Amino acid sequence: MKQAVLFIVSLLLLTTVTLQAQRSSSDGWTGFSLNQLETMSNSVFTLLDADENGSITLDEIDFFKEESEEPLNEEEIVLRQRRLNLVNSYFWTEEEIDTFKVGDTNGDGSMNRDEYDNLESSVRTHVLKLGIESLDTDKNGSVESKEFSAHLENFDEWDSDGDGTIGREEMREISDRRFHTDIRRRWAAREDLSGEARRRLVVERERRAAESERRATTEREDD
Ligand SMILES: [Ca+2]
Ligand SMILES: [Ca+2]
Ligand SMILES: [Ca+2]
Repeated sequence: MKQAVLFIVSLLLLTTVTLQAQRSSSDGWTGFSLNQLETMSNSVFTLLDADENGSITLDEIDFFKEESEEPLNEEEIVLRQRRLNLVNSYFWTEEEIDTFKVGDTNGDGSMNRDEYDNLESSVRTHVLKLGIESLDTDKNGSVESKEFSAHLENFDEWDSDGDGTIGREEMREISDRRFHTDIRRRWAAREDLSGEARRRLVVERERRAAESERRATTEREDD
């Protein structure tokens, strides 16, 4: 499935970025305390809670749905890209999905032209819904900050030597995707982009997007 492949590719890219960021700031680094991790997780939450009402809802993370006609400026593109990366690693689920069933939105057992054209978006929405459900422990339909940071309850388990921080070795043992997303967000926030750097980033992302679009087209033609 293309979505899944895209996700894995972006996760790999981001993991590399995280590791590089860790390496470059290695001097005197002792690890992440629970406090620091909470701050990072909160900053991810804030970035995704677009209307700042204290909970994340589907419409805030499914922003492909309402493709605006208005062209985005560079700042908006960068922000959108950051949010997209965070959404992909926070809300994506590995659950098996019956693509046909999800795509058949009127449930008549076949896929019409409209349903086919919207298949990608239907699947994406469905996956994000599952992601919200998996975090929404009080089942009120949205993810509040406490639910969002629930993974940090594993801190004591992660801190296997019990020194109160998650060190490099301990980080390698943690498979929780949300933990790594929090860390990555810290890196993204530190890199305060402005002027030329931002422009270059945008150009590079556009280039990569065009490249992956080209690859997807080639794959389709090969089919
Ligand atoms: Ca909200
Ligand atoms: Ca909730
Ligand atoms: Ca530790």
